[in-house]
Amino acid sequence: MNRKERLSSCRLYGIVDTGYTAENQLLSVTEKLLAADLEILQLRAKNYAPERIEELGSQLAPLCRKHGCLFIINDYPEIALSTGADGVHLGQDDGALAPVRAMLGPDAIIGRSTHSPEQALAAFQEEADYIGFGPLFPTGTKPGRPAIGLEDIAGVRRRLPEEFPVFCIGGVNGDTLPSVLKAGADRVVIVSWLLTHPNITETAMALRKTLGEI
Ligand code: TZP
Ligand code: MG
Repeated sequence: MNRKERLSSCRLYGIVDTGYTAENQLLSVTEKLLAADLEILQLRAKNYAPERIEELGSQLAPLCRKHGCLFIINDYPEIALSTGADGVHLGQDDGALAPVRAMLGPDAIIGRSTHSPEQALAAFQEEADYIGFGPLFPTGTKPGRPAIGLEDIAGVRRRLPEEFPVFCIGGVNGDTLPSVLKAGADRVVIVSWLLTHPNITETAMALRKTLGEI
């Protein structure tokens, strides 16, 4: 399977987020997620200098590769390139995707955060490989970003090809997941609930089962 085929089979998207995981725990938490055979993992380090993100990315990229997990760098295409990551995740304010595609090449994975159906369709049209769609619920991981609720999930899912990954994000946890799935989601990103869980590996494994990834 090539990268894009692997991406299309992902149902649970994990993020190692330095807002929840202390620096000296980043490797061990990543290993716990990889022990669940997670298929896609992002490094999100909002409070770190780019140089440090590059160092961490250079450690995590080979680890993810060894486990067959796609590895995505948040915010920095040039760090995705230099660390040998599989791709980059960008927000609404990060400019057009075409120059990023030119930098990373046709096989790289480029994801975009979207917060409305219009943004979701626009990201598909500019050839993002996947989107994050949310935050569905208010979340401390993205403070100040209004929740969009569950109402638009089914419509977005319907208007985009089935194999185009729409990862619903924001406040997804064990309690909210059933409502998110009922609203039409087939893929989710879970950050804080997973990272702060006492049993990361077992929980990630159970989520993958619930989502039909295994
Ligand atoms: N983008 C939209 S919501 C969000 C991001 C990065 C954070 C999701 O984190 P959590 O902890 O799963 O609510
Ligand atoms: Mg960003």
